[in-house]
Amino acid sequence: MTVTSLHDLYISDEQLFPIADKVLDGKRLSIEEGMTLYRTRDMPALCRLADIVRERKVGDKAYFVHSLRLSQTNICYVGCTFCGFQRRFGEEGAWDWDLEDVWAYVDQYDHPDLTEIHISSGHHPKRPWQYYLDLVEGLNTRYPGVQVKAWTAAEIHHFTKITRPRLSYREILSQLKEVGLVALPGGGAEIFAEPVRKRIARAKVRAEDWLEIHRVAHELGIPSNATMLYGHVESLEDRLDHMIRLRQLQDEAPGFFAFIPLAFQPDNNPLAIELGRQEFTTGLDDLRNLAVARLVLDNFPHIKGYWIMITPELTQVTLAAGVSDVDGTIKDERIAHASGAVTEQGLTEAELVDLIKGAQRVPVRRDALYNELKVFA
Ligand code: V47
Repeated sequence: MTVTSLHDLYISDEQLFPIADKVLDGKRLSIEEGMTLYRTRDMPALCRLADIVRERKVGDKAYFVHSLRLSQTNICYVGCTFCGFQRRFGEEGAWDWDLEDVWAYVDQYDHPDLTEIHISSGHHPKRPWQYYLDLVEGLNTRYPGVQVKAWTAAEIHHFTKITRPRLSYREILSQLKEVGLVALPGGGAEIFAEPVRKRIARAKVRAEDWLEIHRVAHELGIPSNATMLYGHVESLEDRLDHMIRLRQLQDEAPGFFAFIPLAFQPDNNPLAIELGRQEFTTGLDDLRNLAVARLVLDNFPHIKGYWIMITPELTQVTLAAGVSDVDGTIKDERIAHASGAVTEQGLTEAELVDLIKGAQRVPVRRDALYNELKVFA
């Protein structure tokens, strides 16, 4: 149903009237309006508003991809406090794969529908730059037709530090593109606001550099995603500040496909211990966050509901609150699961199609660049 007037929205919170007017007129929302959206108790109206924007962008379609997660190492010297994935050399549970190990790993999961290999991992202090180029090139040669989406801006920043003389972001990204990289994942963004970033990711890429790396990637024709880690010590203002910085970058150097809020997973990591936190984010906060993102990030094609962190059941609900992408089959996810994610290691295509159809949307199997491969009408 296409909503064209305020009357059709059944809004009970009067503070939403002027915002709804703007949404119906396709006008951009301010930080203050974002705060009103976060604070409203009128969840049905918030979700309907977000859904208007979703429908305008993609109609009834909801997207997924056949994706394999690859983390070639969990050795990391950065020490982000929210991370249960990182290990030091020699520590129990550490791994660090040579290229032969990487091929053997992908061989286990290779199948005709596999479309995307999504790589993110630790900041390994010793692997040389050539290893990463060989990894991308080798994947392209061995698995033709599979697209490599790799590494987060945090890792791209790390690569500049291991090269001598030190390569620029542009040089690193150009060389990766030359050997077959097609897109960057959106990780490592965490929360841009300085006090929180200092507290949870002190030694990681700075916010300005994260944004610069994505700007350069977009300029080079490498599209990307953007994430936001929420549900720990950040404020609602911090979340909006994060989104507004992304919106500004997308205006200046377009190239983001999707925004992906990542719900803090509260196990086996120093931050959870420090906070005495064992609870996951609430379903209501997850839903609200996605709906607000859909309304604020008016220049992002997609908002992604990441079922690995918020469950497939809630992800189905988010399809009525602005979400148009559910990521994908996701074989062997390790980062969220290291911090207590309780979801399955992967869903089948049939399960994803059912999930999307159950929300009365049309499932579309896509590739890493959002080309449509199959529409399940
Ligand atoms: O960068 C780490 C986050 C990210 C925790 O681009 C945590 O399509 C929650 O980047 N609780 C990696 N989050 C995942 C990622 C991603 C995920 C889905 C889709 C895409 C995409 C990218 O996971 C890390 C970090 O921000 N993370 N630990 C935790 N305890």
